[in-house]
Amino acid sequence: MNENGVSEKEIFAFLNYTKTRDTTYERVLSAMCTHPHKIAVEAHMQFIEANLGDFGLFPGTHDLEKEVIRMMGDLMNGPSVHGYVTTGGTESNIQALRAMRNISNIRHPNVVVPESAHFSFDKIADMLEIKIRKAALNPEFKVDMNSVRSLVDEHTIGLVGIAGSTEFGQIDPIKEMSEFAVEKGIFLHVDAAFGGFVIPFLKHPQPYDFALDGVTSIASDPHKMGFSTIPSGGLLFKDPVHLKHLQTHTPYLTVDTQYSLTGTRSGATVAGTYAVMKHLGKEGYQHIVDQCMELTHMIVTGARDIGIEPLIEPVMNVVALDVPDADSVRKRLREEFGWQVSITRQPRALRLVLMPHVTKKNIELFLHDLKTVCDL
Ligand code: 0PR
Repeated sequence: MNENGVSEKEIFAFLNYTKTRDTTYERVLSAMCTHPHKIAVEAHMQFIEANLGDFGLFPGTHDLEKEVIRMMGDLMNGPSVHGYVTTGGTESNIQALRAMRNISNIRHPNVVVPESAHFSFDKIADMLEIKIRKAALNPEFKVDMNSVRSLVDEHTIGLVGIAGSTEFGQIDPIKEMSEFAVEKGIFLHVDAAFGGFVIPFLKHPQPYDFALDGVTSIASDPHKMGFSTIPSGGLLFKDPVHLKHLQTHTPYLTVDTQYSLTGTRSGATVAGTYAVMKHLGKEGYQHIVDQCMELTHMIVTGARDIGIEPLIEPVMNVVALDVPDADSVRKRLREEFGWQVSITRQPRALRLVLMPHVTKKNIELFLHDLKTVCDL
């Protein structure tokens, strides 16, 4: 560390330069995050010092958090949910499965997740001494219920369904999973980290939320399609017993228990999420999802025009394009034209996420470059 302080001017000169090295979202078609809404940024700054790890000191911010959870519950047919604002889908998934494990108290527990599950479940397997069993997918990249059934045994404490898979934007058959979970008396966690702020606004929303009896918890991230600041996730439980099983005794704080994974945690993201959810309302999110779906249809139609098919008809604003040698197409798109796209694991296809920062103009440019790279 430097001995003497450096002037603000010098520091900001360096920071400004450093920021120029980061990618601006303009040509990013691989991210599930976007520019946060202006009002979220302002609210975030206003609450920058609030620490919800010691929420007795910040009762105002804590009330905002309760309101965020209530609004998210409302969006997910859960009029009386319990939860907290996490750092994102990873923390929400960890905590949901940790609560399942603590309640179940079964030796050598396992949880059945779809093969399409986000890599946060691999971290869970490593951390929580829960065996993660991966169920096969059907040709539409939804989890195959026969495979789920075959993997459940007396050590299974719960299932995970994905509502908006990272790679395909697909929704698992959550209704069937819910019925099966009820039949078996096990938990069902829905990972709607991406889909939580999308599915309620689709033309044909599929059942995925607390309206289904078997759904016991949901992860949904305001920092993805919720337009809030990073890091904000939401973890919601139908029954408060889950939060109780996450509690840790915190004797020397202003409150004597804590249920979050992190200790010190941001109140700023809570204020940011509160502000953007209130400001946009359902109408505002509807408009954003409509726009993203229009872009999605535009890219699929344009791709078909040049002979490229999507692997599935997109359910939400995630598209997997079936191009030959996707890895080299991705490399050339980045190196020659500056597009950031990603690749699905199995099969390898070009994965695009049509976030609100994507413009129609850029889709036209992208399709033009894709045609060149694929030599079509
Ligand atoms: N569950 C699902 C279904 C997800 O898609 C993701 C993240 C998570 C859980 C984990 O969420 P957090 O990253 O908030 O903990 N999906 C993307 C991914 O990791 C997130 C992402 C965002 C990737 C922006 C790239 C990017 O530029 O692949």
